[in-house]
Amino acid sequence: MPAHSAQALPVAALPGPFPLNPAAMALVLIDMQRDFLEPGGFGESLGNDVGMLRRTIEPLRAVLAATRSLGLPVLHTREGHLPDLSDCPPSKLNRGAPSRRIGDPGPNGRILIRGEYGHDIIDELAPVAGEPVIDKPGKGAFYGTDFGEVLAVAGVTQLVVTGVTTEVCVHTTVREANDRGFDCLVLSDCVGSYFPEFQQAGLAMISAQGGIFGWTASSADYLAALAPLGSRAAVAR
Ligand code: TIU
Repeated sequence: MPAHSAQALPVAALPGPFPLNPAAMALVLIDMQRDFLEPGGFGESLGNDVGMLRRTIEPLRAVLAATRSLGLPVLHTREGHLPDLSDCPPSKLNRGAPSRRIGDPGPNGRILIRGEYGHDIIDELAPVAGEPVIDKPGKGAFYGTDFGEVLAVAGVTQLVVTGVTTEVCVHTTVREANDRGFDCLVLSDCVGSYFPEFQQAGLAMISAQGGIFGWTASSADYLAALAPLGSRAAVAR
C-alpha cells in the first residue's frame, strides 16, 4: 500500500513555487569531496580558500537526514580521474597554473584521482548502502557517466541539487539536466563557491528569466515542504 500519495508539495522558491513530487524527485550531492572541502586537495591547489565551502555541510546534513528518513532517493557525485589519467584531457590537466596538478601526490593522496583518500566524500556526508555514487571525469554529472540512465531507471524527473561549487560543477550539472528535461531545485545554502560574488550570481542566473535553468530555495523551505510527509515510512514510488 502506498505510504504517501504522489501529490506535489509546493516549495517556496524563486522564481515561484517548486512543485516537489516525492515520487519523481531525487536529492543529488555534487562533489562533496575532501579534494574540494579540505586543505591539501584540488580546490586549494588552484589557490582557493576551502573554508568558503564548509558552511554548506551542516544544512546539507539536515537535508540528507530528512530525505533519507523518507526513503527518497539520494545520489552522490565525485569529480575525478583514472590513475593513468587516460580520461583527463590535456586541457584540464594543464589549465589553471595549480600548485599541484591533477595526479600529483598530496597530503590526501594523488590529487583528484579515484580511489585516493582526498577524492572521496567527506565523512559528514558519506554515502550509505544503496545510494549511487557517480564518478565523473568532467564538471557536469551527465558527461561521461551513466547518471542519466540511473535517473531514468529510478523514474526521476526532478533533481534537488546541492554541493560544490555553485558556478562550476553545480551549474554545469543543472544546465545539462535542464537541457535533458529535468526540473532542478537548487538549495541555496547547500551549494557553495570559493567566491561570494559567484555564489550570488550563480544562484541568480538559475532562477532568472522565469527560471531559465530551474528554481532556487533555502534548505529550510525544502524541509518545510517535506514536513507533511512525516518520517514514518518510505514514500511509495
Ligand atoms: N574549481 C571549482 O570551483 N570547482 C571544480 O573544479 N569542481 C567542482 O565544482 N566540483
